Amino acid sequence: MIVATSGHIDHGKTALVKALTGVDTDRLPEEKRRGISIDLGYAYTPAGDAEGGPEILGFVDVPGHERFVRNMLAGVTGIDYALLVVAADDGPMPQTEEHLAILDLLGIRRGAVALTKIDRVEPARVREVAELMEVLLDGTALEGAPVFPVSSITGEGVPALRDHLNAVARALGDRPSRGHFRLAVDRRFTVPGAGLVVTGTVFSGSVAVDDRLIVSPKGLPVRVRGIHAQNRESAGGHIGQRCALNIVGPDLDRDAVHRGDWVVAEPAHAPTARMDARIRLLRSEPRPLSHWTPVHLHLGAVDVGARVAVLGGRQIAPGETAPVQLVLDRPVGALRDDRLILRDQSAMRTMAGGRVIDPFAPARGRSRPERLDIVAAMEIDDPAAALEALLGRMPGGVDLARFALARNLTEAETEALWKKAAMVRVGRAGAETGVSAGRWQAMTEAVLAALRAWHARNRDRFGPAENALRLALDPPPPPALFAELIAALAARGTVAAANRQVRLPDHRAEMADRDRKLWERVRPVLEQGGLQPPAVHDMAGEFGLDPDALFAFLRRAAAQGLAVHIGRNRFLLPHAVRALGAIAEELARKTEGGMITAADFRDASGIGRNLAIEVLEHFDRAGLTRRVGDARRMVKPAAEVFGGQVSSA
Ligand SMILES: Nc1nc2c(ncn2[C@@H]2O[C@H](COP(=O)(O)OP(=O)(O)OP(=O)(O)O)[C@@H](O)[C@H]2O)c(=O)[nH]1
Ligand SMILES: [Mg+2]
Repeated sequence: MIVATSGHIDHGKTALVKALTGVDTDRLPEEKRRGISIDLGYAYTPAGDAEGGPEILGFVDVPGHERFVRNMLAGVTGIDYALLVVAADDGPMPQTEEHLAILDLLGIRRGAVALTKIDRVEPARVREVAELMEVLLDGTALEGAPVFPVSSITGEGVPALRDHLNAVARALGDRPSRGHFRLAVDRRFTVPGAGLVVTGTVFSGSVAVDDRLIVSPKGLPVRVRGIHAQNRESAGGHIGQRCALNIVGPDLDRDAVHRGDWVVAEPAHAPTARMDARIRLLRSEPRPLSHWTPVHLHLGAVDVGARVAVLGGRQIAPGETAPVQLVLDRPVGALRDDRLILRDQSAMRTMAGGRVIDPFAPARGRSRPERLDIVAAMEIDDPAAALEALLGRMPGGVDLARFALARNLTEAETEALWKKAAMVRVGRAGAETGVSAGRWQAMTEAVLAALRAWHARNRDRFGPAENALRLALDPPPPPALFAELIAALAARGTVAAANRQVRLPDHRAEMADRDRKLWERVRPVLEQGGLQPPAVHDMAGEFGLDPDALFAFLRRAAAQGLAVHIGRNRFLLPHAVRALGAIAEELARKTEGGMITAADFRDASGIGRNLAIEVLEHFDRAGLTRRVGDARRMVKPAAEVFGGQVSSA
């Protein structure tokens, strides 16, 4: 368990930590000289014997001076237990209240009041201050917290407080590790012979020696060479502990890591400079918080400049809670439910605080009603309920990888979630979109109805182009989702798709008698020509036909899916196009970086240079390849683009 002190300057925080642990956490010469704490101090003590060895209590001692609230904040996000220190002689003072407000905004529910310096006052004064504190705590997250009168000088009351902390630590126990590992760095130093050590609070997950991690947001890869958990050498560390990690990595010099950085498991490395959050403005604020107010954002151990965009309104009144978008001066690491504090631009006072809802918020349309609906769904704590709400509100589907990342869910944690949800998952592994089962069904029915209508109007044609079919739906699904739908329906035989055209499986284009007769003559010529059949005007000469008339006929045949129009003057049979697609695929497998050049494709296929270029351009249009400079890259499997089994007869 990690305990942080808090409270006004000189009220005895450091003395109390020393009375509890024997450790003087004021290490800096300046702290000694001025007799105040400036930066965070750390101390550890065994919490009596629990099963499996003594639990270790970790203390973070924070400075009370109003100028160092920034340091205080780096120490208290992510702690388990708050020890609010108030001196019996002074009673509550400005930073007693500010620190309490911060603990409340951070949602820290476990804690106690340590009423110090009781050796200096009469018992009546102790009772008076205890009552004042109870009133102050009323309505905060720490409402009803016990009060422990102590003297760090005489030692009175210290054993009772220690027993209480031990009991809480035992009751809290080891929390189950969940999520990917995240540690908020609040200190770094070098150890001769070992190298760089970073320390901080573990926010989620667990870590083991030899783990490969990322320093975020910079993105530096590191390996864990050694771990101290709660100040003891350990093979691993987990949530609820302070850890010191000895890390090594290729780009790791002393200045590579700072307070405010994170050390995280690779999947949790996702820097962001724009996040939606719910904040509460302190009741004590003199004015409403208006749109685009500049602030200091404190999250994890970071302090970064930001602007507050008020969502769905112009301002937030004191004491009110509202959704906002925070637009940061630079990217930081942040995930959903991370607690945050906003202080004013000159860092003089705490204004508001809350928690992250969407760490990857969009810039555009952030206040639109549809978007606010989505934000409300993201705010739902239970992942299954949130996913269900999002599926109902996002017609284009839910980006599942992003959903899992935002909530810091591991693969093991999402597996059950995905299975339980009433949704269809489409797309490749790792980049899946979730679509509600109801919407998927509705889209399927709409596609079939649109196809029936289309075929009724166009009996002599193969079927609509995929995009035309998409646009016929109301509302048109996003292209990527629609392509997935058609691919899924084609795989099940519900529709037939080829060359980016779609038809019902039992639909056969009807040809006029004259066309049919001509096709019986043209088809064998195309067949014989294989991958390189004669150009239209050559065929026209052979048949003694007007080239324009033959061209128009071949266009009709192409509309029925019998032939494919390649280039200006050439038509191929669909299976020839498929064969060329397979050749391109094979070529890409063999060449460096999967790149295909026109010359290589010409050599591999044996077709002429001009036709090779026309075929590749057709591939680009069909979405099989994408041009990159002078070469091309495969975008999709050929079978997916040109259809596997669709017959052209
Ligand atoms: N008589 C008496 N003096 C105390 C007690 N606790 C602390 N002091 C004295 O109060 C002064 C301030 O104590 P610190 O522990 O440094 O106070 P702090 O809250 O850590 O101060 P900052 O870290 O600067 O905010 C020191 O001179 C202590 O010796 C106590 O219980 N009784
Ligand atoms: Mg101190």
